[in-house]
Amino acid sequence: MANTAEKAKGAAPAADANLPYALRTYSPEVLTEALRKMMLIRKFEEGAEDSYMRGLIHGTMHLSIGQEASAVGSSMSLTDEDKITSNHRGHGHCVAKGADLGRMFAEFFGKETGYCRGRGGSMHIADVAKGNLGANGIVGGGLPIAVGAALAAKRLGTGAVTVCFFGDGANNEGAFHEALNMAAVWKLPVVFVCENNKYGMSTSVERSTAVKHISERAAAYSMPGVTVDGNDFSAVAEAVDAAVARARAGEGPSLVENVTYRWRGHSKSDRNRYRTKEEIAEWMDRDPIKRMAAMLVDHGILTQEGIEALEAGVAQQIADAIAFAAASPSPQASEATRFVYTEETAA
Ligand SMILES: Cc1ncc(C[n+]2csc(CCOP(=O)(O)OP(=O)(O)O)c2C)c(N)n1
Ligand SMILES: [Mg+2]
Repeated sequence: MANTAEKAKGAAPAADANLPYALRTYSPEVLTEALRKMMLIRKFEEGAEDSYMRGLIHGTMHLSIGQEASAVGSSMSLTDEDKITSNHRGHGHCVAKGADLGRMFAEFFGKETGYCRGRGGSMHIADVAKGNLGANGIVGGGLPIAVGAALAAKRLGTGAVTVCFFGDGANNEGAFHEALNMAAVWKLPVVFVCENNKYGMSTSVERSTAVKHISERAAAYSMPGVTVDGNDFSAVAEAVDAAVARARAGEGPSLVENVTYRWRGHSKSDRNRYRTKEEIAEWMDRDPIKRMAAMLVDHGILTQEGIEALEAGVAQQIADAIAFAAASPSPQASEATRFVYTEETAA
């Protein structure tokens, strides 16, 4: 397992302690792929937003534009055997874990080729083959599931690690505290990744959370806790890689807090009355994709033309995924109640 995880990093370039962690650790190919994945998440979200405006998607959805470094940076040492649990803002986690984009769009469009045959929508996508145990519409709902998956991995000796993504809002739920305690007591291979995007719906972290840094809560459960700039790919990867290595070595859970920001409203109905235009603009200046691209250009890993080629490839991939979903069949009305609770294998 450790070998497979090491392989995911590619051949490390010559060590230079002054370089950011990502440049010291990953090969140019792995870094380029990480940037491409972040671009893919951004384009995916923009494609979803556009499709929603066109009336192709019903219900609501929660976009993670601005949070791409957290999703991709937290997945760098994970293999398909490793698990993730996600939350309602989970498209980026899904894409980072290797989901099929056509099946994701098909799910949003309510099509038979979607991950839940169009019955679930944005907040119910799971991709077990890739180790994604699912999005979750219940705030904090993924935390106990992650602990269960980590307990199973420990009991079965699979060597798999679970990364549990959740928001700042979830850290005030009872499930958060119960999950961290149980994971610590049983030294389970799980990494709790809190995406602190400063708000739970319209409530700021300052108004809802007694501690300054959510990572401080790790101390109550005797596990390491660290807060990093969640818009800095390298900082996220450094913190989560270390936590994954610790989990894989049997040393137990960790809590990593990625401080980030969602550029869009909480969901499609949000009118953004609780944040100022200036605050949003300030965070847009800290664009994680631009920062990653600049780092790779500055260190001679990519050229501007190389970045443009990546963008063009990503745009094509999203257009193809949307076209696949649009051309897919809708479920038969007579079958609306089938496949709702579980996947049927035979008619
Ligand atoms: C148990 C529960 N309580 C309340 C809600 C309504 N709700 C949906 S998302 C959300 C805010 C979650 O905030 P956070 O965890 O910070 O995630 P973010 O939306 O900021 O990514 C709330 C309160 C819910 N879905 N589940
Ligand atoms: Mg939040």
